[in-house]
Amino acid sequence: MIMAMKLFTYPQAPSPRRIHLFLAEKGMEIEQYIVDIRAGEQHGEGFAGKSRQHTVPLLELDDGTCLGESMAICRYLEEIQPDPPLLGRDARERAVVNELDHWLEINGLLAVMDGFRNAVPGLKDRALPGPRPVPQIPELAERGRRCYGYFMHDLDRLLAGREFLAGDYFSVADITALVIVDFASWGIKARIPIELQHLSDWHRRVSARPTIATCS
Ligand SMILES: N[C@@H](CCC(=O)N[C@@H](CS)C(=O)NCC(=O)O)C(=O)O
Repeated sequence: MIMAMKLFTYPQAPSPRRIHLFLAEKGMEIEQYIVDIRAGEQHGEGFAGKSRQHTVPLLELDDGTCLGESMAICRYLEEIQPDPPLLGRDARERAVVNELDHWLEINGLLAVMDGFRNAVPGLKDRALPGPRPVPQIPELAERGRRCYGYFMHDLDRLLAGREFLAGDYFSVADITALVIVDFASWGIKARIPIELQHLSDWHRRVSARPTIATCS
């Protein structure tokens, strides 16, 4: 189904990838506009006026409303196309998925972001996304790498005896976690340790989903 909205994106970057995978699972297509964040287009006049933080993804609705946070975009898409449900099927599941996703962002995504953005020479003074310069702090890169190690162990424990993060159903939490694990493997060269069998099995299972394999 093609929807009349505009998705501003840079598909190679982790946060936009969350939306591309979400759309693929929903079987939805949205007109896309590439914002080349490596070339600094997020700060250009056309885009910066739409985005508070100068970041992608950004979804512009027909009435001009701009949504610049990945989870807000996912919530909107789930409302307009409930099937298949990716945010949980009832009140309890929605709360569980919301809690998981928040935990993944704070403990996983932020750790990898710190490890990556505080270490890569090309991101000097761009340690945080946004309109203002933020200097890199090497100690934060080190802390991010260490915290990501803890995170992988916690994720492995959570996945013991479960097919998916929230239990027996695939949800946006699996998308967020997959994006984090794949980002870590190239961004901070942190691979899943061999002894974390539950996490390795889940990663293989989720990566093999047809929607994900064709979208990656
Ligand atoms: N809060 C946003 C954060 C998005 C974000 O950090 N996007 C990155 C790409 S993964 C970006 O646009 N960076 C631009 C920059 O570094 O200047 C969300 O979760 O959607």
